[in-house]
Amino acid sequence: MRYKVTVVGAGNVGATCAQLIAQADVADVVMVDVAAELATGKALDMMESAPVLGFNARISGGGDYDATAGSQVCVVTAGLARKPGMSRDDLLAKNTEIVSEVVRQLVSRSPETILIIVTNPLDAMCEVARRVSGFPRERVIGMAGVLDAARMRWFIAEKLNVSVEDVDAFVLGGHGDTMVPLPRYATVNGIPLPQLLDAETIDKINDRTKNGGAEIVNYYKTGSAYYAPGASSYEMVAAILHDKKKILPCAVYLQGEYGHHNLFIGVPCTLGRGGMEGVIQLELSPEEQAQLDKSAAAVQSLVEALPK
Ligand code: A3D
Repeated sequence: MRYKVTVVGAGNVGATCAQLIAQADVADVVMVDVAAELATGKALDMMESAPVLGFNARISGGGDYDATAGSQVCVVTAGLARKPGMSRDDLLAKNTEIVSEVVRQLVSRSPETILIIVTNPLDAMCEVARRVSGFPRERVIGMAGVLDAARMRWFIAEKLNVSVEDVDAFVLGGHGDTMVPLPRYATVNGIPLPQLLDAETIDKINDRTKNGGAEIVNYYKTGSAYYAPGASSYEMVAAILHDKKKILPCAVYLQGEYGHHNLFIGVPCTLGRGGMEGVIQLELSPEEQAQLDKSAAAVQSLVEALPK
């Protein structure tokens, strides 16, 4: 029996993630979307790529949550993008409504599932999912840090003209312009980044990382990034289902780690079959800690603005 993964939202991020999960034969995938036919059509299109790509996983799609029953992992990408004239608070209220309903539907059919939240504003939507599901923190995890770190890793690899495989980096904090890239903990095949690039170049990479989402939106105009977000969500699913114990930066409900309580913030954690299996506590400089605290304050104010 293959694992079953549900992806809610068969839009750009959801469909990209679904295809990667199936293509790697990690699990069968059920896509659910309010636009049911979109999900059905995309699933069929993906299945028709299977003979060419040579994968055996099954992908289905539609609007019925019954097909999601017994999923080991559910990825939530359902949501609206901010439209012109829509305030951040309007978006927060609308996506809270969507994520609440989606999570209610999912957990009633898969009470043991692990939730990976992707919908923005990310850290606040993780809190919504935690409240609605009543799940322990091990089973509500936000995707953001893997993406932010991937962007940073690519910028470093491009600058040094080295393999992306050799570059590791961490980005902590909330998923927004207060995120905290940690160049001190970035390495290239074990070599600390500050030994390879000067401070000014590193600063530019940090800034580009923080603005990575906006850089893509400026090109796309009508949508946001999805190849890298889809790939990052896939990596988290694979780490969990393959019980890799992989250390990845994810939004986690902190309970004292890094000096923060009862708040989702991006920190390095171990992902395995139990979901979020442990938070890795890095030693931060006073300046890094101050940046993280500022980022946490931004997340806190979003959580306080959540509709009651
Ligand atoms: P998009 O291509 O618009 O897909 C969203 C899908 O959600 C659409 O197909 C909608 O029909 C569907 N949907 C809306 N409401 C519901 C509902 N109630 N139930 C089921 N499906 C519904 O957007 P996208 O795929 O580009 O982005 C999806 C979400 O991910 C957005 O909130 C983005 O902001 C967010 N996102 C987050 C990151 C992070 O790094 C955290 C990165 C990229 C995108």
